[in-house]
Amino acid sequence: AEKHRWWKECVVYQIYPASFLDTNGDGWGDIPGITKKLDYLRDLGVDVIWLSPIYKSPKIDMGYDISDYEDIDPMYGTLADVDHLIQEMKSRRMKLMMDLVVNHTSDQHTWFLESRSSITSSKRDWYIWKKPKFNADGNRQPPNNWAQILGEANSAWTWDEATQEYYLSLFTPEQPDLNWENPAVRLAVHDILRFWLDRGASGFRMDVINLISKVQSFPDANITVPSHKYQPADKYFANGPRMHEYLRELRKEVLNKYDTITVGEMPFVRDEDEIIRIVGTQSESLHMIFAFDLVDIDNEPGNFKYSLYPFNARDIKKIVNRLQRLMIERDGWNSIFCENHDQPRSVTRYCDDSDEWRAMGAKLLSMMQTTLSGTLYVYQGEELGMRNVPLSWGPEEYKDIESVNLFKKYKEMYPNDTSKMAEARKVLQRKARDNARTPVQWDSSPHAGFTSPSAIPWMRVNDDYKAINAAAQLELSNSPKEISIHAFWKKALANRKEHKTVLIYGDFQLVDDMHEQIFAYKRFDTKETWVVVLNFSGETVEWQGLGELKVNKWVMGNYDEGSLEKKVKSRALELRPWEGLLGICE
Ligand code: TEU
Ligand code: CA
Repeated sequence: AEKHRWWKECVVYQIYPASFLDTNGDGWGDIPGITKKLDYLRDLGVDVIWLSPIYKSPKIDMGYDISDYEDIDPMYGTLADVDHLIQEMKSRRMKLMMDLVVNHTSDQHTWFLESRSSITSSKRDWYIWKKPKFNADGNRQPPNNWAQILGEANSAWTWDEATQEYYLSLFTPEQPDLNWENPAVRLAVHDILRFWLDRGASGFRMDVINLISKVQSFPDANITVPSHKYQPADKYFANGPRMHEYLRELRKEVLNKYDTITVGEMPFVRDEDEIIRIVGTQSESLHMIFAFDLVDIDNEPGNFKYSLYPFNARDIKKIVNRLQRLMIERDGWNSIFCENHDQPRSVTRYCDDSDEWRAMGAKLLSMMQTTLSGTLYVYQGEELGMRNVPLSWGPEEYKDIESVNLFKKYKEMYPNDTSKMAEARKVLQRKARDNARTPVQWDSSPHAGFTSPSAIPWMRVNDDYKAINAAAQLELSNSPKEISIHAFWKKALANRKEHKTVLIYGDFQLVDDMHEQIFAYKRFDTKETWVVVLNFSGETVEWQGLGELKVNKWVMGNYDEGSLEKKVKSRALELRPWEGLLGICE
């Protein structure tokens, strides 16, 4: 893992375009809005932008349902706007990473329109079509019992009346799965990659890329959710038999001819060998993956997402340690992230987002992420400590198809049961993808400066924007005593780069690994040793876990910097709620 590469060292910032910045007053963020904020991002320390989909799309799943991979959705702008963005990024030495969503297309893509037009269409085999089954009563059934991912009460198969067959649509009926077994599909995908690389993009975040190969016998899944008719079937559609072949083909045919960064989004991966087969140096596959362990931490066993499963600092340690060690020992590479457009806000989830502790928690998470080995991904608004939507928001404020489906399911299952509806609201306020999708809070003007005052934002702005916004934090950044979350991130990112041999490429080891509240670890190489001490609790903790380590100097802390001096050298450390410290050892 020691080979230095730019894609290991860069800071990637994810932009969710609809919610970033609107420049024409239609209530939707757009590409010119991104160009406008490049200096803000460069100043923060961002090298690469991962742009969530901006392609033509009916937006049933907010652009993860693409109807034209080589054109831009008019809501976001034009190809000329993208060319301009890339040019402006290049002049700032920044790179662009596109979102590649090729497990499925939109049902409005011409490929699918052709495919569904008749059983004999030349593109029929571009998607996964199957004949119906019939049960004993002669009722038509889908070919197997697989459940949809974004609406788990439903079948993953969608009936096509015209041609009397089902097609596979793992996410929603409007997102038919491509048939990667067909070589023509793979060639078409290669063309998409070339199109964007030739236009100046520097790589891809590959959406659910481990779903592209399915077990071709399409067997029924075991019944794991007895209350449901349809069952989770990732065993048969994730990490399938030909996945490695397809990924290596992408590398060989396209990626190796360019200097790229690639990250595969891979839900349902738990096997370590499986991970190393992809990200190991020898693999000739992807540079890294997004593993879901840390963001699945509060899912009930069985991975039921809309649950509030309790966890503590020990669980966080166990997960981080496992992946850090795995990559170091087996020569792979990590990606580091706590947020993205599918997850609630990290300060709400892992810390305490109350007015009293929000800033501490956000800085604590920044300190953790900037001192771990791997490529770092920051999600828009994370650098401001943005938090989840308030509990007072009703179902009408939730725009995500998955949230809409969940509310619908509750309404169907428990009609007129207000306590059940309150339960749905509570779990969505904690876990819904919408939490990450509220507009970025730029300043304290109407709509947080996201769009013009008279416009209606596509999604409601979080009510807390007067207190939590970029402008206020940029003003604060000059105060030496209490720096803003934004200023803290900037400083932590700069520190990471300055000490990259140890903080990015160095070894990792837990310190006092059994402690219930403190997550402490050292980062070291042959020349230096650093120690990170994070109090993942809302209590003051007397901690004596340094053991043999002698701290020479505490260089960063998330409480006021003045207090660092006092910490020096004492054996027992007093860590205040959510306090984090970074020190260099003798
Ligand atoms: O997500 C795939 C995925 O499996 C999860 O992140 C999923 O969103 C989550 O489990 C649902 O609760 C990717 C995209 O990031 C997501 O936005 C898309 O909806 C999905 O693929 C389909 O393209
Ligand atoms: Ca706009």
